Amino acid sequence: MKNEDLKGLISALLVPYNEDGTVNEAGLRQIIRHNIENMKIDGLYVGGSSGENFMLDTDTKKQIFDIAKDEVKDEVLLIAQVGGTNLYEAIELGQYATELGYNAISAVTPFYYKFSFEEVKQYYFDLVDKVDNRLIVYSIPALTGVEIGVSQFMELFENDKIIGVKFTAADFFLLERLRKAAPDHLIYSGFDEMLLPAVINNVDGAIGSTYNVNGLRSRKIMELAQEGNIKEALSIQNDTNDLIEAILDNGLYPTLKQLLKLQGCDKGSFLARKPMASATQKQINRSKEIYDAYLK
Ligand code: NGF
Repeated sequence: MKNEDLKGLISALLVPYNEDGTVNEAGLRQIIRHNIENMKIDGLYVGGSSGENFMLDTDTKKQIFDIAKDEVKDEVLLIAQVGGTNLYEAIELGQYATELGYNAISAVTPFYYKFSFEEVKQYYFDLVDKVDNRLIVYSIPALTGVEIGVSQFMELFENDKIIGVKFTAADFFLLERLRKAAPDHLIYSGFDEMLLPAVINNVDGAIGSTYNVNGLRSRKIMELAQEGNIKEALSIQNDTNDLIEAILDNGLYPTLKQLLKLQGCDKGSFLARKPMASATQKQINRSKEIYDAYLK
């Protein structure tokens, strides 16, 4: 298998914002260090939905790529999510992240306009044509409405620079079929609450938001499943899903940011980028209960 260097447990990086929508750089650096030192992750996925990326202007996206690379250096692998609905911005960001030294780029399927598969394919081919890096397709049909089937993935993989997919869907028949059809391409699990069944289907890694706060337990699930100890892995996935269910019930990103604060990332504001709402006092109080119950 090629691209072994991109395998592993990867946090989709959370980004804390100030009241005026600017990036809280000190807080972001703390979150990165926390991921590396305490969560022991193998890499960071920068510019995903967890970074509230689709509400940002191009300069702010570049600033976050800069900060992450400056803080990480070469300690863990870095993947830059550059996609959206603007191909030209994706190319600019892809070139930018590649010059900074990012190990790979990733791009969400273009959304909103209900593009045909031919248009989606052309978007990826145009992007890799202009960016000298490896690309991981970001498939998340629940948010984009874009479904890609096995034969369509295989068409994308005909381009040598398209090396894998971040598979954020609950369709395990599709995952199993894709794994069999594309044994040499990278497949990452995208839903943290389904990590165990994804690992049983031989994914190469996982990219997710909750690894920012629950990385150690999640790695245990991966390792136990890879060793064939499914019973023990399921028991840890059950505990993990108690945590994830509580986080989702209380609001995903505000709660994750509060949990990061409780884990010691405490510099500056941990607000959301508007129009996303920041944590209310009720959510803050509930986050403390979640921390005490599942993470202490
Ligand atoms: O947050 C979402 C939206 N999905 C993430 C991840 O697949 C994508 C997942 O970790 C991501 O983090 C990114 O693009 O930055 C979930 O947050 C987690 O499984 C809880 O449902 O669906």
